[in-house]
Amino acid sequence: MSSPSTNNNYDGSATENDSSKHHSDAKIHDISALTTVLDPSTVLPIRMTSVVVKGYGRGSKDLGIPTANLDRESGQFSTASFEDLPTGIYWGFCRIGTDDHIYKTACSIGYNPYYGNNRKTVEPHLIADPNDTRRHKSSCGESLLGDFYDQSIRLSLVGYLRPELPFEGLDKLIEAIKQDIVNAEQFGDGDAASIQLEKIWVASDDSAIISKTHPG
Ligand code: RBF
Ligand code: MG
Repeated sequence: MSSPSTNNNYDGSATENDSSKHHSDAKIHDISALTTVLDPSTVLPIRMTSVVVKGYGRGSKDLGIPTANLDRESGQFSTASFEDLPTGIYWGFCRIGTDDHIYKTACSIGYNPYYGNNRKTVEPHLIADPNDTRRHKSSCGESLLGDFYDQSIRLSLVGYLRPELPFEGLDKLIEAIKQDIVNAEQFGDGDAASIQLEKIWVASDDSAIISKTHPG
């Protein structure tokens, strides 16, 4: 697992992202202002419950990789707040509505610097099982599962993959996301106790909010 880069400072300051230095300066000048101040490793796993809302509508159209955007207002998060969700790309598990299927997911949190959004979004791509007919027959297996609008969603992000990046072209962005999906699928097959625990939470109806009270 790669460790988060230098944009995450505990003192609240934000510094430039090392990995973005490889990309065109023209597009990265204001990225530091958008990146998170929390180190993802201090808040993982990140649990969230919410409702699926319409996003910018580019996932399916531009990328062929749809995402289920989480509503911020009705969302509950294991971090102290929505603002505290560290931006970046993660892998984990997801469940929709009353369906008991648990999907592996590759999830983006942030401002989609390729597009320069001014709103922070949480958008998991749900990965169908290899034998699912809705799964694309490519090496990556990105899946077209439908839009899930207005359905409830439960998500646990178990691991951090990389920072969000302002890729120089759509093909580069798509290539990176497909690699994230491959990675999410592999990490999701792990049998560590922490992974099992998150699958159990996703399958449950338990709250995402970690209770601050303790017995006694
Ligand atoms: N957008 C970016 O601008 N840069 C990224 O590095 C990036 N990585 C992503 C990784 C994954 C796994 C997913 C699902 C999305 C990512 N996105 C990224 C967001 C993407 O631009 C967005 O899903 C579409 O624009 C649809 O809203
Ligand atoms: Mg979307």
